Amino acid sequence: MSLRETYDPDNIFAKIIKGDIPSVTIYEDDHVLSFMDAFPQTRGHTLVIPKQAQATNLLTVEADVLSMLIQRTQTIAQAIDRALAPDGIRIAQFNGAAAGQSVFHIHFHIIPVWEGGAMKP
Ligand code: DGP
Repeated sequence: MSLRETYDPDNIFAKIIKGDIPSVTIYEDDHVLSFMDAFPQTRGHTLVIPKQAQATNLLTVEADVLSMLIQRTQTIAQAIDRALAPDGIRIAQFNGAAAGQSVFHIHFHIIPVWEGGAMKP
C-alpha cells in the first residue's frame, strides 16, 4: 500500500477497536487504545492507536490526533518502564509498505529492550 492509499475501515486495527478481533488491552480512553502486539519483538511490545481517526499513517493524520497519540505513547512507555524495568525503550513508527508498515491504521510501537537480548518473548 502506498503512502496515499485511502483508509480501509475494515483493517485489522479497526476490527480490534470494534471488538471484532480480540486483543490484550494495556490502556484505553475515549481517544486511544493500546494493546499487546500479537507478534512481539520483545516482552511487553505494545501498540498505541487512535480510536476515531481514520488515518493510515503519520503523513495524513491530523496534527491534534498525532499530538495526543505521542503524549499517550509517552505515558504508556513510562508505565512499561515501571512494570518491566527495561534497559531501553524503542519507539517505532512505519509509513507505507515499502517502509515496513503492514497495518494501515496509524500506530506507534513501544518496544522495551534489554541489554544482551534478555527478555525475548
Ligand atoms: P507495522 O509493521 O508497523 O504495520 O506493525 C503492525 C504490527 O501489528 C505488527 O508488529 C504485528 C501487529 N499485528 C498484526 N496483526 C495483529 C493482530 O491481529 N493483533 C495484534 N494485537 N497485533 C497485530
